[in-house]
Amino acid sequence: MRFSFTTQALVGAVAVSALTVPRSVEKRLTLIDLKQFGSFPTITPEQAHSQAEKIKGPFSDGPQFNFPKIIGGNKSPSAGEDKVVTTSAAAADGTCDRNNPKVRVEWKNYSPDDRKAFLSAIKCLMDKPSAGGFQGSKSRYEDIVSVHQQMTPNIHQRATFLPWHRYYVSIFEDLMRNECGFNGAFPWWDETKDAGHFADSDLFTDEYFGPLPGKTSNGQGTCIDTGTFGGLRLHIGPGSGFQDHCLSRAVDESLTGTVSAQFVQDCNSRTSYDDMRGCQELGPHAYGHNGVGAVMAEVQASPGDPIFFMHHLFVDHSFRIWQNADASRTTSINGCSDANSPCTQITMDYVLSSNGLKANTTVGNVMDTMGGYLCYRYDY
Ligand SMILES: [Cu+2]
Repeated sequence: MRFSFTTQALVGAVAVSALTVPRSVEKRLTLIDLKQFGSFPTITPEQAHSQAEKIKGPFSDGPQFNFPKIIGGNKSPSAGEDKVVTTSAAAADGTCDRNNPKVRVEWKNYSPDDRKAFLSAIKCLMDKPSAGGFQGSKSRYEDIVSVHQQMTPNIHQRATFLPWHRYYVSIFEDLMRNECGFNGAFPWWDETKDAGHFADSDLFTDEYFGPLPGKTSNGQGTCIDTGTFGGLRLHIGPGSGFQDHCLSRAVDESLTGTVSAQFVQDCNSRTSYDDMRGCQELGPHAYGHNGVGAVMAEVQASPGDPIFFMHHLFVDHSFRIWQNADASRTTSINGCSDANSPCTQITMDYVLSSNGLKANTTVGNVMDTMGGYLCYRYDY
């Protein structure tokens, strides 16, 4: 009897093995080479700061940030030499009572019950089978990861970055609500409050997203074996490949330390959308990814770590704060939508796709978070 019990334990019931090996010891042994994950390209906070525009209201004549400029196009009074594409009204699919939108609540103000429900709904997506048609996916959650991996060339380091990721996070929210019964407020994560000590946030405890171990001295990440996602296997990534690997993290607090309110503000002081976007993307956004490390540090399949969504809720918050400073920032956009030379200017009619996860929409539909297609604001 005892013998067969032991045999069962050996064939894979990890929880049972805890009877003989202390889990705290066992989990430290599962390390993973970080080289396979790469990292997000960055600019320095000093660069962002020294080139920050003087905030003089919406018609700043301060120095423009030194990102590649689009040659030609109409002059715009508010954005220097960048072409600004506007539309008279965002064509919204739904309606939104601007006095009563959904409110995204910062994690520290988010109730214990909402926290639990939020984590269970993510777990629920992971436990559901894939809907099919998403390369490499083995769960409903991985359907979402697959979309990011496959869309990567179209959605990073160009103007599409912020609107596309806003659309993407809203799909994640929709699936949690429609397929996993989540009905609370959505959270967001004010990373500037945890800059330099992400690992101390209670986000990274076994009750929630699991621990945030440091990078080992020989450059390895640690598989996350405890918490809501303990033992999670990822099937999409690393990079553009498909290889089973563990959910791993490798925090570098010198990188998370740069995700300061100052850095965010320096980026948000740019009046041109695409200057702001470039600064945010290569600035706070990139440092948050690289700072958490391992799975989060790779561009294509980083949504494999569910903390990705908390991070992108933070990025979306910064975008919304920038938009709040000037009404025209929800009705206009500028910058390249592709990497052609010369590139194609993004327009409000640019189509955002999620490979069928949700119906396509347009940039114009997501620029205003209370425009009808979307209906939310942030608590601060
Ligand atoms: Cu992304």
